Amino acid sequence: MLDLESLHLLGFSQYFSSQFAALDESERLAPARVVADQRGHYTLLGERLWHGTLSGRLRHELTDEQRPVTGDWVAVEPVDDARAVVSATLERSTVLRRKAAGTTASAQILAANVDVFFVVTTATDELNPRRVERFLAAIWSGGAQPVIVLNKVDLVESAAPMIDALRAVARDEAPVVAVSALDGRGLDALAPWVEPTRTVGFVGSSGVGKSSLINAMLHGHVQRASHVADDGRGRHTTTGRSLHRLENGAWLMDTPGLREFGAVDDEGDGLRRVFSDIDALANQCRFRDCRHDNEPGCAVRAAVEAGSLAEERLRSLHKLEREARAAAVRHDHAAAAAEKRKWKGIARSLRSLDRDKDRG
Ligand SMILES: Nc1nc2c(ncn2[C@@H]2O[C@H](COP(=O)(O)OP(=O)(O)O)[C@@H](O)[C@H]2O)c(=O)[nH]1
Ligand SMILES: [Mg+2]
Ligand SMILES: [Zn+2]
Repeated sequence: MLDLESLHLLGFSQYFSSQFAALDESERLAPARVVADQRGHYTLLGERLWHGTLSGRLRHELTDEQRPVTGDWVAVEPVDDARAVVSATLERSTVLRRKAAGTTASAQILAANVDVFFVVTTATDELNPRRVERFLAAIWSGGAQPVIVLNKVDLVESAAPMIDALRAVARDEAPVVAVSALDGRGLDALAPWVEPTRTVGFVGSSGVGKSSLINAMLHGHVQRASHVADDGRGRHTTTGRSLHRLENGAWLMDTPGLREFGAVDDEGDGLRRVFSDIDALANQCRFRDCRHDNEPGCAVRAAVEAGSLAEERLRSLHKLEREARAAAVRHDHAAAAAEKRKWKGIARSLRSLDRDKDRG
């Protein structure tokens, strides 16, 4: 199938190849990319297309977050022409992480090694700026680059008001591109991001047209396609997260079922980047840890009063910060509980070890 040079073209960059070369016994292994993941059954594309599962050791050693997901580069040990065992994972260049809802300690990794995310919205839906902010924050926090794609512009008389509203959220930080997957307009403007060696992910609510955009690109609007994960009829349908290879060497990744991110992960720089206008103003607040509530000498509140900053934006920042803090507390509680269980388990096995010794 693919020689190493082609793998390189498909994103197996220096970053991954040097990690691969440093693995023990790398000469027995082959690099491969996870192009689909069905609950631990991986479709792996390397020199061949393999189906594989994790080695016993990895199954034990990897945390939930470390388990391979679509987009990951891994090292496999081929079993035969069609099957392989995943025996090592390579460190990710980017992640799309969702703070798990509820009380589990670990976040959910939705995608790995995606360079650019197209955040898809439609011209017919009402804009929800909070939602776009969440997507942007999560994408930046994970190290990827967002592009806002306004789809279905064929359905409206003028997309200009919607484009303006999106630009107000994205400001200079993320581009906004208006397109129609139906008649193909605007798709050329996406070409600069759909480049050889790059991986482009699609996020957005169900029905916004992610699959349609991918199909439009796979069928010639951007480049002719070569499918690696499809339904066998040459048309991509949404079943799970999967990667599709364009002939030019770019990858497209659908991420179905991703409506919301829940709480934003505050560990990265995402929130600061989304609210970089407020961040810049905050440098002039009297107190360095100003929360821009009622503190004296607050430059952010002053900007709201002067009308140069929309109050809604400040409210939005406060809301997302509160959510991030609440999620962090949940995370700490869950981590503490997990730690406690672990020590209970260790104490129990020590006790039984003692008993065995007494008996022996
Ligand atoms: N009019 C119009 N309809 C579109 C466009 N893109 C997608 N659709 C339609 O929107 C519906 C949902 O599209 P789909 O690609 O399945 O959305 P997904 O859930 O985000 O993958 C389908 O009926 C598509 O035909 C577009 O640009 N214009
Ligand atoms: Mg879909
Ligand atoms: Zn302030």
